[in-house]
Parts: sequence; structure tokens; C-alpha cells
Amino acid sequence: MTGKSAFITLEGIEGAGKSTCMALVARLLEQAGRPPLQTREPGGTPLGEALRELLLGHRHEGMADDTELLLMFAARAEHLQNRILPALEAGRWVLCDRFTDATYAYQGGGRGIDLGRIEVLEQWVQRGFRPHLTLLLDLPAEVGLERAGRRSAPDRFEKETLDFFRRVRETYLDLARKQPERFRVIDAALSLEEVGTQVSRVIRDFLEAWS
Ligand code: T5A
Repeated sequence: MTGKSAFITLEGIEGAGKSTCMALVARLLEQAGRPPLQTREPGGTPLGEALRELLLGHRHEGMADDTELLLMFAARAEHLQNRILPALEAGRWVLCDRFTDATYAYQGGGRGIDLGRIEVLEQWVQRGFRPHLTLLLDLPAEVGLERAGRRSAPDRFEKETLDFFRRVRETYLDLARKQPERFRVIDAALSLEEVGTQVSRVIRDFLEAWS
């Protein structure tokens, strides 16, 4: 393995286990001598976290779909320029809880915004930059929502219908089918231990192949 840094993202519907797996992936990277910068979207910078509050809180329930989309990309532009890219350029690995695939899945699949319009913004903000590896934690929407519901009060997204989250899941799976070189799909409906085994295997393989 050379000193090249990598950008790894975790994706999935609510309650899929992203936060839980993030800790495991961070530990595995640390053990491999690559302690990652751990961050999340929307968020990751002071401005991004302020936008996160606007996006997830209940103060703006009637937010227009395009406003939501643009705020996601505004937070992402800030995050990329001020945190993700500087870390990668400094040789640090970056591990992020959600990134642009979430925009395709939630604003595209969930809200029904045309995917071509999202692609325009992706290109504008990212100029071709994409994660090197994305772990998609996949499970039925019912199971994820039930887990998320046990953990905390619903945010603005978690109040959406089951059909919304089914569309989000399908869009994620579609992205994974179209970009198999980047995505690894994890069966997140299994026990924590079994999910951990799958995640460990993916990270080990990635570390071996990355140069
Ligand atoms: N969003 C985000 C967009 O709409 N567009 C975008 O572009 C972006 C970037 C962010 C919200 O913003 C939206 C998507 C989201 O709605 P968030 O807090 O990042 O919100 O994401 P959530 O999905 O809400 O985070 P959660 O904490 O609900 O889900 P996690 O992190 O996937 O799940 P986790 O690890 O907290 O686990 C939930 C519970 O399940 C248990 C855990 O112990 C925990 O109690 N659990 C398991 N139980 C049994 N078996 C397993 N295998 C388990 N794995 C976890």
C-alpha cells in the first residue's frame, strides 16, 4: 500500500447501522495505520452543522424540495472545500456518514426530483470527485425505521411515509448496481456481529487493493 489517501462513505436508510459501522471501520483503519478523519453529512463544518439543524429540525416543515436539495449541496460545498479535500490532500483518510448518494436516494428517489438535475449540481460542486469506496448498508425500510424509532424522536425525514423510504432504498440499490466498482452492499438486516463480519471483509479487501 502506498501513502495515497482514500475517501470512504457509509450509506443506507434510517436505522441501517451507519453510526454503528462507522466506529468499526474507523477502528479497522486505525489498526492499519490510517486513522481517519470522521465526519458526516449534512454537517461536518460549523456552517454545515447549522444547515443540518435547518434541514433535520421541525422549524421548516414545509421546505420546498428544491430548497432542501440546494441546502444539501451548500453544506457539501462547504464540507468539501474546508474539510474533506484539505484532509485528503494532506494524506489523511476520510470516513463520512452519508454523502451525495444520499441526495440521489432521498431528494431523487424519495422526493421525486429528477436525477439529471441532481447530477448537474453534483458536477458543479464536486467537479467529478466521488468517494473511492461506499458501503451501502441495505435492509427493508420497515426494519430500519423500527430500529431508528427505538433510538430517538423522529427528525423531519423520519416522519416520512414507509413508501418514501422504500423508494430511497430502491434508489440506493440502483446506484449500487450502476457503480459496482465503488459500492459494496452489506446485508444490514443481519445481527450486529454478522454485519461486522461483512464490513471487516470489505475494508480488509479494500486496504489490500488500494495503492
Ligand atoms: N439526507 C442526508 C438527505 O436527505 N440528503 C442528503 O444528501 C444527506 C447527506 C440525516 C438525514 O438527512 C437525510 C437523510 C437522513 O434522513 P442522519 O442522522 O445522518 O440523518 O441519518 P440517520 O439515518 O437518521 O441515522 P440513524 O442514526 O437513524 O441511522 P444509522 O446511523 O444508520 O443507525 P445506527 O447505527 O444509529 O443504529 C440505529 C439503532 O439500531 C441498532 C443500533 O444499536 C441503534 O440502536 N442497530 C442494530 N440492531 C440490530 N441489528 C443490527 N445489525 C443493528 N445495527 C444497528
